Amino acid sequence: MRSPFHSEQEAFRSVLLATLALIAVVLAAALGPTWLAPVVLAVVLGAVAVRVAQVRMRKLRGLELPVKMAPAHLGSASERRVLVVANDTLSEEALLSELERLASVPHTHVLLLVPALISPGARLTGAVDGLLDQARLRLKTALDRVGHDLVVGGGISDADPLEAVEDAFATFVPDEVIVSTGWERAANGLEPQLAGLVRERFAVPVRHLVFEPGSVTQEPDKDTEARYRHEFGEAAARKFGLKALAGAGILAAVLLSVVAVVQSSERDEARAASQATAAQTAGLPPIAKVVDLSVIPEYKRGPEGEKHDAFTTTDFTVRAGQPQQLRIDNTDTVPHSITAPEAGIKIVVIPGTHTYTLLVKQPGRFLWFCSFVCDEWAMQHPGYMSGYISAI
Ligand SMILES: [Cu+2]
Repeated sequence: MRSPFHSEQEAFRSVLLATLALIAVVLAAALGPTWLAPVVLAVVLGAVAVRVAQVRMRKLRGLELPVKMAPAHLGSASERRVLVVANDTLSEEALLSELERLASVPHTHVLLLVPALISPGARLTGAVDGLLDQARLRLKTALDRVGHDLVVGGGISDADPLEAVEDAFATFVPDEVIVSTGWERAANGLEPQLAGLVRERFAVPVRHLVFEPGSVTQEPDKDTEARYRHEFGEAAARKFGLKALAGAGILAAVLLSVVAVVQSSERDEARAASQATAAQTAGLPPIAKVVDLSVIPEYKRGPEGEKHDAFTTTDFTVRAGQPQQLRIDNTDTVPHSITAPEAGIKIVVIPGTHTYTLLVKQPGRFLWFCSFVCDEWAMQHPGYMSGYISAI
């Protein structure tokens, strides 16, 4: 395979750019939101596509000539191999006489190549058999007429005419090419600029023979060849431009759908997560908005038979991070407290009915007690002046 780079410098620059692009994509994937990586990748691919398209357009317009291939001579030094490319002009008397003349030159081998001229439309619908048969018939008629079986060979090709010529260069290795066409582009004929294209690609003499019905052979002058080339280049560039546009449209559509899919899957994840949270919350026991309780001196009898001061409720269940209102009626004449050092809670419960806020930030089960010196035994026994706060 031929290297696609024209110089070492260009190759180095391409590798550098590819590395930078890769880094950009990786960074986008690692640091950015999910949709960023495909977008960056698309921008990179788009830039590459635009560059490739530019180069291709220049080539099609003939502004950037490809490196010519110079096939090695095959056979002995005196041997001459001539590739003749023709299709619609094959029935022309002048071309047939030219073939006869070539075949009569000693040490000359002639390959008559007949590209089948299959249009993209015919290729698409598969209607190629008729065109192949037509090419085969034209070739057979010409060979029958020329009749030098040993020196004149023939072949048809279903490939694009230029590709067919390239194939012939690989197999037949001609020293000279003759391209035979009409003066102008014809619906069922070889395009006149084929000669110019072959000339651009191969470092061998290329003769362009133009035949018109009944007239003698002519070779177009340079200006005419240049006009063929220009017309072909513009047409090819237009066709390529349309294809590139269609490609860009498809790429954009694919990109948009990728971004849409990524975004919708992100939305789904977010929805699933919020649903999970809701489900979790729903699974928890309901918690009253306000919990009512009292502090009553000598409220509850202890195991030893004595009555002790106590909170009427000593176990509280709250949601971690959510404030819980406690309406406490302290019937005593002195303050008490709900103190839980581990949970960072210290609520001083003053006499009378007041509302307090209990906020535990972390989930857990925390022991609380009254930190005022009141009923010393009750302060040390949960269910009296002590208890637990469960934060869930
Ligand atoms: Cu107390």
